[in-house]
Amino acid sequence: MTERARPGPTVSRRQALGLIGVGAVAVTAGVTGWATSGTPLARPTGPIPPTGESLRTPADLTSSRGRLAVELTAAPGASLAGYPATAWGYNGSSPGPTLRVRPGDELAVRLRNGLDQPTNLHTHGLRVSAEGNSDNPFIHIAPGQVFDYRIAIPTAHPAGTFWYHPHAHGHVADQLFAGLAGALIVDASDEPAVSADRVLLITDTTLTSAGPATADTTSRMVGRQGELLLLNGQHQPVIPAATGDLQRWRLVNATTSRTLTLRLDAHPLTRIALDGITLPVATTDETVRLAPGNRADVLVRPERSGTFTLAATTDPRGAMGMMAGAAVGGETQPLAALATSGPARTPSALPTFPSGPAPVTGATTGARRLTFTMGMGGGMSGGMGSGGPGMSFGFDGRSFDPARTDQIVAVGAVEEWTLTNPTPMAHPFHLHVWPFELLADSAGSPPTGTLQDVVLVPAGGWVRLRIPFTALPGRSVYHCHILDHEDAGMMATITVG
Ligand SMILES: [Cu+2]
Repeated sequence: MTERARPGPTVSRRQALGLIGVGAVAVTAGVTGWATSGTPLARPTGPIPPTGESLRTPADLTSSRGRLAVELTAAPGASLAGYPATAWGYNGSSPGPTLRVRPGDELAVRLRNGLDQPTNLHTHGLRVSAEGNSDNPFIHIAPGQVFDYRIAIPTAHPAGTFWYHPHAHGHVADQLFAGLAGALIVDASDEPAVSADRVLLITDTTLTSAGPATADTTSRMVGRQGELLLLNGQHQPVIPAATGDLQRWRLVNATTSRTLTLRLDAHPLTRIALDGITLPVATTDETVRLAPGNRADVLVRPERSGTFTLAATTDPRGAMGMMAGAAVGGETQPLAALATSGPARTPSALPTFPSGPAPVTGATTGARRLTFTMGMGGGMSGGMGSGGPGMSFGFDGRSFDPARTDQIVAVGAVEEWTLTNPTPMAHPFHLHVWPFELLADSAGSPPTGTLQDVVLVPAGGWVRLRIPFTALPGRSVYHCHILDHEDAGMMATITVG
């Protein structure tokens, strides 16, 4: 069942047909529109209107008596943003169902691969074993095959917002962009009640009548970006609220490449958790910034009736010397609208949420330095990634090789890692299984004092992390969470044991 990961394939006939589909839409959609109820989406010509739909909530699948056993089928045939059945989903929906477990539970997922390419399952942010049939990124499930995951959630696992998505090297960006992602919540029994507890999973995509659009070489180099920015698979849905509400929004940045800064018109955002770890002290700010893979839990407390835009600004990126004109991002787009009703009310009181595990303090047992590398193909061993002709992505001059072990760490170690990024793009760094604390960075940020699992490493800059490897021996990966970069080789292996 376990096979060696392979570099991604070149453009297949099916993908080439997908590209042809773009042209077909351009020609036909203006004439016929989409044969569905709801708002037709005549892409790629003209602006896409908001659907005006109420926010949909993915189905909850909740554990009982210590176990959540689910079957997930990853397959084409899901709808996104009113496009009929052109996306890929889990059990026919994108996002997939929300998996809800508790500390100490067993999560049993029978994953069926209904795609024409390998897939697998990563439980992003969970502090669980990376071995065997747990959160093992080296498993590849062939088309038509079934795999049984058994993931033991430790009894001391923090309660919070996590998510799941495919992690089959070479296919990750394609599969996420097509719609394969879902929320994974670890519930606690001692959290304050809220008026509404919402999963808000953000993706972006470009769809055609032939399915998800494919990305060209330039898009893969800077990280692809979809024309549609979606919330729970919907284009600019409406989030209902009453004045006086206390709503908890579990924001998940599940886009393939975008670092997003979110702002809710006339409402500050009170952040209570980052990356599934509840903060010791909530912070209230005008904006929340999420790199790809990051989550934030925020409290929203509407006081008066009205309609307020939740907008997302995408960090500019690209601007690579050899790719003049390839820079993308910088735009602000509406993501949703908050529609409140009721008489003006004083805001509800801020409850206290039990804080998550604190980072370790004291001396570290070791230090290492890692460097993001992007370069012309000849400069790196391990062959060229699929980032494009002549471009290679990796760490320390090497592209991903699942057979090579790049870092060996003793279980029990607490290490300081300095990640240096001499490239002209910011890269979001993600380490599986072992969350870390940001101690310092080239921008002069103070230590965060909290654990997280994705950190943005600025272009031409560095970050310093403290990583406790105090539990969960095993072999896993770290990588750039611009998933096109990961697929192109900006990933490496780590063994803790
Ligand atoms: Cu990157």
